[in-house]
Amino acid sequence: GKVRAPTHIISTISDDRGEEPCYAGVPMSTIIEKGYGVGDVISLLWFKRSLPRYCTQFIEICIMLCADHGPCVSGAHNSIVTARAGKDLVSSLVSGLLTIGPRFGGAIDDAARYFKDACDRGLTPYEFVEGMKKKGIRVPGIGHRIKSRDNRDKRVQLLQKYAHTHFPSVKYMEYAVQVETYTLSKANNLVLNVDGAIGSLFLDLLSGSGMFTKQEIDEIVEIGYLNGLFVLARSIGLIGHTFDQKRLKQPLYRHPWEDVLYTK
Ligand code: Q5B
Repeated sequence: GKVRAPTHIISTISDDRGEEPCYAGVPMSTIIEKGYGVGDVISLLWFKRSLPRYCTQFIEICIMLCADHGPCVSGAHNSIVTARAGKDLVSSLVSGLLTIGPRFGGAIDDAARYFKDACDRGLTPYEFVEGMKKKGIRVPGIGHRIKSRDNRDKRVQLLQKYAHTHFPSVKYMEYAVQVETYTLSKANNLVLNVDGAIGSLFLDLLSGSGMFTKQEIDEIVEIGYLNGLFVLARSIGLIGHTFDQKRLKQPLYRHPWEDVLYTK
């Protein structure tokens, strides 16, 4: 038979060799003719399957809601400072992206991991939160610098409303809300934040859609796909902040001495 030289790369998500590029086997012309959106493209390239419309719309809502959160958050601040230092678009963008992590925007995967583990093991919110405290781990997806019990995050409410209307089950989100009820009894700002809402709701999407096996869900949660949603979304805002600074011809940023506590 034919002997194939061993390849150095294996790729399973896209193919550009034919007449037109294909995403997970779907030709570009089909994507355009069928009016697919960004949510469908993410489904094909990240999850290697077409997802039902309510799922792809949820993905698009996540992207839209996380695209920006003003100039004061870590990522935007870095991009603004970098753009004002005269750096190019890519440098300004990655400087902002590099702040995404466990405290800022990058808590979605850990929120999904911990909420899933606790909910699947049937832990009460008390057992879960106090167990995390004993281990010295902050509950990912809980807490916000400016949002609180009396100043709820509209993004979280919009995501919850969408899921209540369209998802067959919101078991994990309901668990996250029970956790929030407990953490709010400890401090006013320990709300379910946007990372926690996306993390718990994506678990509901994965398990409720019938499109993923249990093994596939475990792999997605273990590998950590979901911070990708925030990274992708916030890139839109970080690029916007970079253009804004350049349009405004802002000079080099220098932090004021008065705002630094010089001490020994
Ligand atoms: N405490 C977010 O903290 C923040 C606790 C907790 C148990 C917790 C914190 C946190 C988990 C990570 C997370 C995503 C750092 C946030 C986002 C996108 C964004 C951003 C934007 C956007 C805020 C005061 C006391 C301490 C702490 C305790 C705090 N969080 N205990 N579990 N999760 N959350 N990140 O206000 O006894 O005094 O030592 O790490 O989910 O990033 O808009 O800004 O779109 O851009 O700085 O929305 O919650 O409070 O650090 O002074 O803590 O609360 O142990 O207790 P803060 P701290 P104690 S969404």
